[in-house]
Amino acid sequence: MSTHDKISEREITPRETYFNRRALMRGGVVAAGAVATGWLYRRLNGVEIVSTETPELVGLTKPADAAARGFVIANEDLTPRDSIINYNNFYEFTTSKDGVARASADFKTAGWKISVEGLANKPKVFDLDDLWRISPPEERIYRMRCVEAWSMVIPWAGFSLSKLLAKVEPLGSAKYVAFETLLDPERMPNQKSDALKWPYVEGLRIDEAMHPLALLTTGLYGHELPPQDGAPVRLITPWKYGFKGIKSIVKISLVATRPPTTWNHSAPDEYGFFANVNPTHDHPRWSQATEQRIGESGRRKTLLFNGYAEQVASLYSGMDLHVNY
Ligand SMILES: Nc1nc2c(c(=O)[nH]1)N[C@H]1C(S)=C(S)[C@@H](COP(=O)(O)O)O[C@H]1N2
Ligand SMILES: [Mo]
Repeated sequence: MSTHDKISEREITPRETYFNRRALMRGGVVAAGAVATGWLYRRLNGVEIVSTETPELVGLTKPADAAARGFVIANEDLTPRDSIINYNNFYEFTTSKDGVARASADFKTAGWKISVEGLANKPKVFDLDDLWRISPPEERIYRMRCVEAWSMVIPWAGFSLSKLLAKVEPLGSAKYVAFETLLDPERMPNQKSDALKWPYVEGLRIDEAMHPLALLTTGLYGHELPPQDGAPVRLITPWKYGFKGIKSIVKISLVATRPPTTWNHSAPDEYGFFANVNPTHDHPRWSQATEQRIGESGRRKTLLFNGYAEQVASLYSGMDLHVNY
């Protein structure tokens, strides 16, 4: 654990002023990403804290049935924003968790496009405005459990991935969904290393991808995603280990067979395809029974499916929980 974990809430400075997306659009700035680079440093306990500023999300909604559907965790403290944006895994920039914020600060997302293709009636390339038009962003407060046994509670925003997939009309032959991160070593400098096989790729079975909890994520704490958390759009599947939540997505393909996934390729004995959070199945090198909630002192018991069993367990009936799928 880095010193950063020990920063208490008392020491976290309130958020600074933020840009207003609407005002910028009026000013003729087309891509919100152009202003996502305003950031400043503070030093706390010798650790550099980067306060990345991103525009406020326009039209954020908070549906009344969110808690009942498991879309909002109501009884656990939110992880402070400064922790969420300064303790990251994003190997395209650096493998050092508290260095991602600084290393990604100049990442620009202007003109971003996501191609949704493959086994579909209406494949289409979406720009960010197309995405905003599909659905207003909805607040989703999810637990996040990394396979490394740390966790957070994060107020994301976005809409169910199923709404995007519906737009392209998947064919019956589409059994899986494959995701791909941008490949651009000039903009993602650690892609010049062989830390992982690039581009980062992930995948879901089609029924997992259609589950309403699977979130196409465009926001964090009511603002657009900062680069370090996967701007401008990433996946969040809260019942799975964090590595399934692929960042900075440029391609989504509907496919017939199980697609390769980055961490499974890197260490197949350690990281499965399904990667459902499971306290009874240990990582070969550490226990998964408990976790360190960032900002807390003691450890918590890890919950099966990260506490989302009621919503998702039926997707996996018949699967042996002790196998590293
Ligand atoms: N493209 C890409 N996506 C990625 C990663 C990465 O290195 N590259 N790291 C994964 C891991 S291991 C985790 S735990 C989460 C971390 O998300 P966060 O930094 O927003 O908390 O992103 C996942 N998505
Ligand atoms: Mo992770």
